[in-house]
Amino acid sequence: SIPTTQWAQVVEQKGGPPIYKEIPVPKPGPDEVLVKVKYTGVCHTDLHAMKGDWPLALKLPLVGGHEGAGTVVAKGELAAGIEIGDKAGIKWLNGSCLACEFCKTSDEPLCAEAQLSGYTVDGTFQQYAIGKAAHVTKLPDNVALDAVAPILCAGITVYKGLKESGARPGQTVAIVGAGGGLGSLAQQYAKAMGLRVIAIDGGDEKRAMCEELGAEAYVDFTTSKDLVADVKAATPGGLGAHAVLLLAVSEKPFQQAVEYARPRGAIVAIGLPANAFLKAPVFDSVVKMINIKGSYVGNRQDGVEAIDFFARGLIKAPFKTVPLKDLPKVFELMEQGKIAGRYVLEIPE
Ligand code: 8ID
Ligand code: ZN
Ligand code: ZN
Repeated sequence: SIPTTQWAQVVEQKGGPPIYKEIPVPKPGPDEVLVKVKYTGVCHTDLHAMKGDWPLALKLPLVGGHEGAGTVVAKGELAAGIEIGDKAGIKWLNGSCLACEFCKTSDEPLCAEAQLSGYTVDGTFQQYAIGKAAHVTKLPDNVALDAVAPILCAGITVYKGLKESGARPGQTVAIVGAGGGLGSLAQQYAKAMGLRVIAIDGGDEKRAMCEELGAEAYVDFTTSKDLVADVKAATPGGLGAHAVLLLAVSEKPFQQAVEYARPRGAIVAIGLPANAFLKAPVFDSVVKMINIKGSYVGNRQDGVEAIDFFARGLIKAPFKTVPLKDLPKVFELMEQGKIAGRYVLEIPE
């Protein structure tokens, strides 16, 4: 039976910290399901939300979290396509209108009415979370709920970003922020898609992880004397990377990527450092015919595909598991850039 109160991490004011406390269990609306969350990843977006550093209004008090894996325990009378007892994932896109031009053409992340888990609606840092039935992702019964949790944002996002880059099998992708949560998964999806990986991040712990994940080269941005030269040297013929995935939470690489992108290369901006600008020299961008674009999570089918890669055993990235009550410690490590891979929170029974 479903209790009336539950444990949650609640951000009560801008800047946090999250407070571990008991709050009511929400009731699903007609088109919603209630998911009993077993594990949830911690995305850097959750830290941006706590700090309130994006130009996008959020809910307060707020239960963060948008990589939640668990089981459906209740549903509204209009909730179709998913049953009580099914394993399900709650993603960043908690719901959308399903009727606008973007929703109708499978670009629902662009919906003006989009509801965002752990941002405009309460997310997965709690025992019971709500998702729109149309947007929760059904999970195969045989997947491990801890390992699959980070796929629900990080995995989907990097899978979509790689597709948006247009990079083809055999080509080289430079992954900036390769040692973080998105980056570790990006390396695995890139490999599974037949791409060659150059990992860019800082420190030896992340170097070791990237080498383990199959990167052909690791460029340390904290020690490299000439990062552009080092990245180019690691690409076939020294021509530069066919695609650059920008996942870092700092502005510099967003202004530097054009220098090590291959002519005709694509630069895909995904990381969201606060108050940052994408800047590129017009001359080089033009004469190298560079394609610079943004990529924002993925649509429902991207979610299904990203989970399918995982369920087939192609995606294995390191994660550490700690209890829900330790979220403030995870945020501290994340702020200091000390997390190699992802942290996953175990939700108490
Ligand atoms: O849909 C989207 N566009 C989307 C989806 C999910 C997350 C965007 N994001 C955003 C997050 O909000 C965040 O801004 O992507 C960014 C990365 O999220 P994350 O992977 O969850 O963060 P992390 O685990 O902290 O990893 C960031 C990595 O960047 C490295 C750090 O060392 C860390 O490993 N990094 C930094 I900071 N500066 C770097 C630099 N100059 C750098 N790596 C290379 N060069
Ligand atoms: Zn996220
Ligand atoms: Zn819409």
